[in-house]
Amino acid sequence: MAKKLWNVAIAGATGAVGNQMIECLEERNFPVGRIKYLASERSVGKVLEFRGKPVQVELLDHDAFEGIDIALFSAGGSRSLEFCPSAARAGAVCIDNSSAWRMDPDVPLVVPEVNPDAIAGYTRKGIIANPNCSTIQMVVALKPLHDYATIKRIVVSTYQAVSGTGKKAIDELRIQAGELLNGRPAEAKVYPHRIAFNCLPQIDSFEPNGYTKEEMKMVNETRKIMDSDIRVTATTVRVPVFYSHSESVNIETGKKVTVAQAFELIRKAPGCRLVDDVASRVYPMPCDAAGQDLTFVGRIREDESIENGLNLWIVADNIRKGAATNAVQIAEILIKKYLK
Ligand code: NAP
Ligand code: 3JM
Repeated sequence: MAKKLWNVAIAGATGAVGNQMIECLEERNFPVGRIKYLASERSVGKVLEFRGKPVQVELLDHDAFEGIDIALFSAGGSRSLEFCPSAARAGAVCIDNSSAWRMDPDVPLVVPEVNPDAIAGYTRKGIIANPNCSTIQMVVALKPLHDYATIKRIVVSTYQAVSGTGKKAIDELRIQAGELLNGRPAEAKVYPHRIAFNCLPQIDSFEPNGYTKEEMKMVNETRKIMDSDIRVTATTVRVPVFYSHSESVNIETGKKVTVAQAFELIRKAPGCRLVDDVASRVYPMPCDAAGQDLTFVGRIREDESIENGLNLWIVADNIRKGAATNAVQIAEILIKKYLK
């Protein structure tokens, strides 16, 4: 019997995440029948490729989804809010990369290594949400520790790459670095301050409680995906790195986890790679994680300030596992288990 093929639309195909989605579908041999690339008026008519063949970019609008089975969205939150319902009405299952639908109780928020069974809930609205990049890599690494020792509290600080803000921010870091190295002033357009040779303790806008939206995404999404009893506090920081987010994570658990036990749990965990040999100065780094789909974990050590605590350093490619790969993995489960 011929393999069933699926018609796929990518809303935001011209962006950093959209480009990576195209690559992921190609690399993973996703059974695509028709592919449709959607973006703003600015990109209409532009030609991108799929599997070596040219594909013209079309306008993202309400009737763009006729005959589409799966719609991958990465065109910003307001576009997801506006167009996911139309895509779902047309019969497509939306896998949305924005924060627009993540906390909707009728929308599953899914990391395949952590809560794949939640995908079943897609029938309620025809939408599945991809978590924020920083949440994804953290829960992939913490899930095995939570299953073993019940995490009570998480304290996380992030070191996030500029690619998480999209194509313009990647250009901004490159241009600013060039200007400064040539003794010229750097102009900040995308971020509120210079990002080259700097760190910005602000990602997304501030909430009335003093946290940023990005920080509250990590708090609320982690609880929705893993366990609503876990207390989470986050500080999210933009750093002058192009690809891959890093995280310093402290956890308090219900029972003791030794370093040896943590090594064993991370070694066996799906989607994780243990990179921890400090005697040889081996630990995860963004330059090594870029271009890969795994979540890299290292610098594991007991938190000696509390009875049952661990510190970890978690690194993953924010555009791949943090966005496109996670979305395509969800699509793979969807066609295997649910759409048929
Ligand atoms: P980007 O490089 O700036 O790309 C933005 C994409 O959205 C482009 O394809 C752009 O099309 C399209 N777009 C913008 N305004 C539009 C409009 N009015 N109508 C139709 N399309 C429009 O940004 P990115 O890094 O790829 O991120 C895209 C979105 O993905 C983000 O806004 C965010 O919601 C989500 N995201 C999620 C994660 C995650 O952690 N899961 C990580 C990064 C991003 P044009 O080229 O025509 O402007
Ligand atoms: C990552 O313009 C927008 O709505 C995009 C803001 C954004 C988000 C978001 O809130 O959807 C930029 C980068 C994210 C995200 O993954 O949460």
